[in-house]
Amino acid sequence: MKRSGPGRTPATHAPVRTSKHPPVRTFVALGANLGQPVATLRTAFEALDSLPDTRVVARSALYRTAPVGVSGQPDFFNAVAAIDTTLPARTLLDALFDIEARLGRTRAYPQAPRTLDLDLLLYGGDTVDEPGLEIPHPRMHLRAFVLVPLAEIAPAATIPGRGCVADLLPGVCDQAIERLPD
Ligand code: PH2
Ligand code: MG
Ligand code: MG
Repeated sequence: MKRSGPGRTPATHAPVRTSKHPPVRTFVALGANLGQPVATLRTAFEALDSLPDTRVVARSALYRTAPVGVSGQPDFFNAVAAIDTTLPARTLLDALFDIEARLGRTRAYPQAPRTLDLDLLLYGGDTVDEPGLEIPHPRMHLRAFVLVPLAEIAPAATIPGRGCVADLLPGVCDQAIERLPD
């Protein structure tokens, strides 16, 4: 890093940042219905916490949930993690794909059963609509397997354009979901 000093012209550009951007509170949904889902979700929480410039600040219980939008599949196990990170959203998304792959995710066909699915739900209060990256997750407000664990750790969180998490729960009360003991 160049610094102005004796005999040098003082820098006229903006000061170099010496500290990182403040961390952004983000939420990630975890899902699995192939292999050993409970063990995989626990490993996934650890993998999220090990990402650079990232820490898991809250994790929900694990939930057993009926498949939504797919038929003939085993029940899912789902959870949600709250994360503080200085990674940009796109970098975080790539890191989620990398964790999925390391924990055995293959993509045989769309909506195939999976050893691990990590979905970026919320990134601060941002709204993003780019190829491959939509925040908030476009269907999260419709799914008990997301809203129930999210409400457990962040009931007052706001889903941009949808409202407060706790207020959305009645809309999914017909979907089967069972909290596993800790
Ligand atoms: N994920 C899907 C489709 N359906 N159903 C449940 N219960 N849990 C999931 O994680 C899930 C689903 C696509 O990602
Ligand atoms: Mg998903
Ligand atoms: Mg996914």
